[in-house]
Amino acid sequence: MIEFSKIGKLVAGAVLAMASSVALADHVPGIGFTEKTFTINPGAIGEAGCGGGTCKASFLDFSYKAEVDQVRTGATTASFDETGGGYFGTFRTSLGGPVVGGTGLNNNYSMYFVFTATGTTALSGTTIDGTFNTFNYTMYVDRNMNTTLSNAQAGGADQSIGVSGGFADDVAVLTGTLVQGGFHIAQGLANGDFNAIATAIALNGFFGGDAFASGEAFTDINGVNSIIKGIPKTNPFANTTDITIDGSGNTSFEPTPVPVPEPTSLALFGLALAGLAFARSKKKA
Ligand SMILES: [Ca+2]
Ligand SMILES: [Ca+2]
Repeated sequence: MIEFSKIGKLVAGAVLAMASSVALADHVPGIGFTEKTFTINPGAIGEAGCGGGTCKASFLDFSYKAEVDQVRTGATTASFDETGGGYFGTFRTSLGGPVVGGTGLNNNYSMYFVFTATGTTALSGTTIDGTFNTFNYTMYVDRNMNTTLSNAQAGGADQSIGVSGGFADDVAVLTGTLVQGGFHIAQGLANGDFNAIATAIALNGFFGGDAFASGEAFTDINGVNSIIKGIPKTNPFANTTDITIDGSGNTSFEPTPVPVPEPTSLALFGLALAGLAFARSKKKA
């Protein structure tokens, strides 16, 4: 049985990640992210919205659900496969800020995404730290607003989350793969947080603007896990099918992620500078 005394810190971290676009969860070290504005063009896929032109936004909110199958790899470690997806609610001009009006989202069309992921988990203090090894997603515009995501039951038969309903009308507008990402799992009101940086390849002319100007955009996917069910109580790392997760978050985009030196390389860099200064002072004397 693991304890979750770090929940206060985790919630604070998750709220920070939600409240500040530049705040990165500490499981995505070494990658800075400064979101740029992006545009959407509903007309590009035959939908009404944005006055027949484009709308500008910086963030897109979503809710999501996922199911996880895990295989024990040690006393306090496991590997996992995950499937999931979610629905998009609102485009915003800033994090938690004003809603971009007139986009047509959830009036003329809806938007959803599906993803698959693999990774590893390990006990870290009193929480579970997760690392993604793979994360593949595709975002769709559902023109007829009739596509639904299937459910998985915690602790039930092995299921996956995928699309059902009418998806012949759906248009892929964005797809990408993992750069780096991870998550925390804790017990309590908010069951941890997640953060992934992934590539963001615009499809069918829906996304554009500054964030996609280089032709090779990246997305920062941040959020909190609100409900997690099915983690084995006696050993959280035991073999299990269909741990279910519900959560919410937001995504933003930029043309290139800016690398941030790790503390260790910063320290080495400092040493190198000190050495250089020493060499210079010696040469001078
Ligand atoms: Ca499953
Ligand atoms: Ca549809």
